This record gives sequence, structure tokens and C-alpha cells, in this order.
Amino acid sequence: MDTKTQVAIIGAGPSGLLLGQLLTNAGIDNIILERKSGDYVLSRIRAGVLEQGTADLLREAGVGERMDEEGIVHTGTDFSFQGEHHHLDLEKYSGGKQVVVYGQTEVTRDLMEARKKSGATTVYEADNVKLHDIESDSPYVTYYHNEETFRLDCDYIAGCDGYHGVSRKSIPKDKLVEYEKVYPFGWLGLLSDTPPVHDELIYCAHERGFALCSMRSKTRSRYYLQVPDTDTLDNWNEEKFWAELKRRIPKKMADKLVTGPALEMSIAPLRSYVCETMQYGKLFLLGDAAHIVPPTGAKGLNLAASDVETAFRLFVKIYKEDRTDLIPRYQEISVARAWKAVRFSWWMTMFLHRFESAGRFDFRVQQAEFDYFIHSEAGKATIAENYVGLPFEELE
Ligand code: FAS
Ligand code: PHB
Repeated sequence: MDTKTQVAIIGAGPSGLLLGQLLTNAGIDNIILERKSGDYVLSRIRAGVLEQGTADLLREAGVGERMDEEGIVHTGTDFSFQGEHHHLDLEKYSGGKQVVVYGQTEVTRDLMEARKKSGATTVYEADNVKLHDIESDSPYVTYYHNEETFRLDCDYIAGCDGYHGVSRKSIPKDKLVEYEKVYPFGWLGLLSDTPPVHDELIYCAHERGFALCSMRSKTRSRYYLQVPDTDTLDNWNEEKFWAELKRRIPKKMADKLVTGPALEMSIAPLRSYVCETMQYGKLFLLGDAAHIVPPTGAKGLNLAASDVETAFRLFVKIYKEDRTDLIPRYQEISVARAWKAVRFSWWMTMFLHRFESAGRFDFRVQQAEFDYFIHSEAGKATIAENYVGLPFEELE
């Protein structure tokens, strides 16, 4: 069975679902094709911190109610270096902005429920998705579902299918402008139904390695440990995790840390990646399909949301005012913003992680960098304005 829509969205992660919700609300027809099942998408434990811009966009999309009820507003975040604990007043140093702690899983759940209510189509377990004629005026997508091949004709395709998706790979390789940096470590994450050790996040730099104390609610915590990129889950259990975490976080925090069974443990590699070809013909790349950042700056999900904001404003201009002349602005705005988020995530990673290759001199410079930024008004403002999120840029 062949169908037609205005915008074909590939991927039902946060990028695809948020774009779909905004387009549906604006009366712009769209269909989402997702490779996995809805349950599988919800099973992935990922981001935890929403910038104010992301939270406002979710409210604009009409899916902010549970976030506003259950999310935890944070006006500050904490840092420690070798156990020396410092609070950074994000609200003061960002001119009044805050962040909301609300897990990506919950954002995805809220978006899935809203889409179901709207009656808009998401095809889960759409296999072998292929993009066709993306350089023509009549692009289309084919996919395999329930033992049948389908064709979906569209005006535009939004590639929201993540780093390993098919969209970016549908652009001729010689047209792709890509940059990558791989870090020699990953993050071992643990999720537990234990009360957070502190009422704010704590980013801990330590000679044994980085640690992060985060949370999902007042009863559910998320912790991370820097581990070598060669490490595997076989080397870890929850007892070993808790013991190592206590060595890296401030003593007062370690003394009151509530430990418990791990609901989930996983290792995520750390990488920076940018594909500057974010629009090619009728294909737009959004979110992880176009860029990957180390989670140190809490930017991944938020950068995806900013791509959605720009793409949504563009589609409204195209369909309501025929402003196809604005199409190049998507890539201009999104690439510039991506690099600012990549820079901040890179800086936070270099600032807080222990590099095996680094000598005594590098460690002392890292200590001086921490000492400067944490005690300088300009330094604190620099961290704060990037952490809460830079303002969205207008299309024109
Ligand atoms: P996603 O990858 O979330 O979604 C892409 C969707 O497309 C998936 O559902 C996938 O199944 C589907 N898909 C893929 N190929 C397809 C195909 N061929 N056809 C159809 N569908 C296809 N960010 C933070 O801010 N903080 C964090 O702490 C953090 N931790 C992370 C931990 C891990 C392990 C990972 C992988 C990422 C983490 N991120 C974090 C970043 C993450 O949150 C992403 O930025 C966010 O999921 C981006 O959303 P999407 O662009 O929708 O991509
Ligand atoms: C998380 O809670 O998963 C989280 C929070 C902040 C980060 C990274 C991850 O910078």
C-alpha cells in the first residue's frame, strides 16, 4: 500500500517524536517510521537534564504537563576537584535561567502518548527503510513492515534516526563534511532506586577519574564513572561501582551516599562528531543523525531539540508562506549551534576527566583551570550560560 505525506520522519526517538508533535499541532501532515518497537525505544536509559529552551519547546508542543509536575527544577549545579566541593549558581550567572531534571525516557513517553492521542501515524518495526530521490522534487521512502514493502511519498524527509541511522548514509559520501574526535574513555552508568546523594548534580574531577552524581527523581538516582575505553561490564558489579564512586566524590557526599541494587548498568563510549551536511536536497538531518557529543555537558538531547526547533519553524514558513528560500538557513543555524555545543561538551570533558597520557604538568594545569573557572565571575558565567543553553537563533 502506497501512502503520501508532507514530511516523512525517520526515527521515533526524541527528535522524531518532538518534530512530529509540533508539525501535527501546526496542521502539517507527517508520518514517523521507526525501526524498533515502542517498548524498545522506551527501554533506552539516556539523558537527564533539559535546558530551559528544550523545556519551553516541550510545553509549546503541548507535552510539558507531566514534566512540570514531576520534573525537578535546578537553579544550580555542583563541581568538585579532588573532593573539594563547589556550588555554581546557574540562575545567577546565566541571567535567570534554570534547567529541569527529567529523564529522556519520560520525555519520550510523553511524546509517544501525545502522538497516539493526536492520531498521527507512527509505524514501529519499520524495517529496511530506504530513502529515494532525495535530490528530486518527489522524494520517497520505502520500508518493510508485516511482511510487506510499502512506499511513502513525501515533500521532505526529516532524518531523525540517530548516528547509526540510514538518513545520513543516504547522502553521497563525497557530499558529507564530517569531523570526529574519540576520547580514550567511556562512562559506566548505574541507575538505582535510591535517593540522590545531593539535591543538585555534582560533576567530580578526581585523579582516579571523573564521576557524576545525577538523578531522575527524589527517589531514583543516576551515577556515572569514567572508565577506560577498553573496559567492559564483565569487570563491574554494583558493589565495585559504589566503592569506586565513594572514592571519587567529596567525602561528605560519600559518607551519606545511599547505595542499592542496580536497575541498569551500561557503558557508553565518549565521542564528538559533527556532520556539517545537515540538509541535502529534500533531506534534513536532526539530532544524533548529525552530531554526537560526550554527555559531560548534558547537550545531546538538548542539541537535538534545538535542531527540531529550527526545522519546525522552517517547515511552518514553507507550508504557510511558501518560503522555500529559507531552506539554507536550517543548515547555517544548526551547524553553528552544533559546534557551540560540541565545543562546550569537549571543554567540560577535558576540564573534568583524567587522561592516562597526561603527566604531572597537565594535571596541575587542569587543577589551575578548575581553580580559575570555579572562583572567577567570568568563568562561572561562561560555564552557566553554556550549561543552561544558548538562545535559539531566528530563521530571519
Ligand atoms: P536517537 O538515537 O535517540 O533516536 C533515533 C531513533 O531512530 C531510534 O529510536 C532508532 O531506533 C531509530 N532508527 C535508527 N535507524 C533507523 C532506521 N534505519 N530506520 C528507522 N528508524 C531508525 N544526552 C544527554 O544530553 N545526556 C546524557 O546523559 C546522554 N546519555 C546518553 C547515553 C547513551 C548510551 C547514548 C547512546 C546517548 C546519550 N545521550 C545523552 C545522547 C542522547 O540522549 C541523544 O542525544 C538523543 O537520544 C538524540 O535523540 P535522537 O536524535 O532522536 O536520536
Ligand atoms: C544524566 O542524568 O543522565 C546526566 C546528567 C547530566 C549530564 C550527563 C548525564 O551531563
